[in-house]
Amino acid sequence: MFGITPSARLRSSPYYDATVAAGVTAFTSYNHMLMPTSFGDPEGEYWRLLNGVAQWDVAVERQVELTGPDAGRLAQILTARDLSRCVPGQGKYVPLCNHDGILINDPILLKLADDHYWLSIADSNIWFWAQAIAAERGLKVTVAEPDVSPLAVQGPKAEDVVASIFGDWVRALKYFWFKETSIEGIPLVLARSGWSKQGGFELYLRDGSKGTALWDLVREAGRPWDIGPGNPNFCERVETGLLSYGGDTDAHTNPYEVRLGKYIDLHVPDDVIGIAALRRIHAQGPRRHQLGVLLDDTEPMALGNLWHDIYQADRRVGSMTNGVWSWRLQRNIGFALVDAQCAVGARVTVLQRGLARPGTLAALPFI
Ligand code: THG
Repeated sequence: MFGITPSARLRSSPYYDATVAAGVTAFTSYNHMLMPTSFGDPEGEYWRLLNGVAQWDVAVERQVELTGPDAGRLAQILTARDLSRCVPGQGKYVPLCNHDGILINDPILLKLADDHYWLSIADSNIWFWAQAIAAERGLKVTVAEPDVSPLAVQGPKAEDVVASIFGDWVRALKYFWFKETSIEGIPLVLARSGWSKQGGFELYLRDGSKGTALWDLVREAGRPWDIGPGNPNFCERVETGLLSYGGDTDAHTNPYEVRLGKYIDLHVPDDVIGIAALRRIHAQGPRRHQLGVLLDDTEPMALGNLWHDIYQADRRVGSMTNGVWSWRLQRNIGFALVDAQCAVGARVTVLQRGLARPGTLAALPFI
């Protein structure tokens, strides 16, 4: 088709050479970096994630590092999730909002020490945001990007693979908790996390010159479990209801519309960005909500990541924000961002490039 031109503006991952050697066939751009999106066998990669173990280059989940005496204050100002009981070694999923309560990112926060945090971000620029807020509020904190590159190991066999490398202590690690460690001179942070519901870990490599070494080490250790290359899996994440910031959200989306209300603590201090707006939105009730949509057709169709209009009778009620053939459900499924009055079970029509696709609104997650 056509090539891509890496540059300082489109950074390669430390795992780039390793993923090319592993047969990567497609990339996307995310946080101004290249992320593998296929190794040429979508269905095989899906079943490997469900039944085995896969290793993913997710270095695009770049870190925003907060260091200094006010690092904790800044972290709490940036998110309306209560961090007062978060301790070193603990991670949390923390929606970030702007002053209007609009979702601007959904990172994993890692608290390394009382004065040291990472925000492992989705696809939007949080360095500028955090630097601006820190400066405007006169905080004693440095906002920077450390040399850190996550490698995910996902699937039901991931724990056996990771335990065979680091030891059985990893089996006791709780979800989103992490430990600083190293293997064969490769420094990393090992966390139980990852963008799938099949279980697994993320190895946050702390030395970008050792990407191939870490990739190869995991691949060799995973051989007994038939590990293979993969990437955040579109089908699995839609089936299990994982949100893609920027994919399933637009410039008007608040956390309550996309099932993140449980991560918003309305009692956080008044200086938290967006909290006044979030209290107001919560009191009024959001105008839209996120459901699933199950299409009637029983043949796979190319729905992709584009947004498609959803109609109930003759009225446009919202958008289908993603769509994929589900190998487990044997149906085309996706997320619907629709008017709050639309209920599970309602019949709808999705307009895909002029074609009317009938379907039914469903609860999320599908599986
Ligand atoms: N790993 C790392 N950084 C990331 C992601 C990741 N940054 C961007 C993006 N992914 C963040 N988005 C999510 C969204 C959901 C989850 C993880 C990252 C997730 N959610 C669970 C769920 O919804 O069931 C549990 C959340 C909870 O209850 O606390 O795992 O993948 N490093």
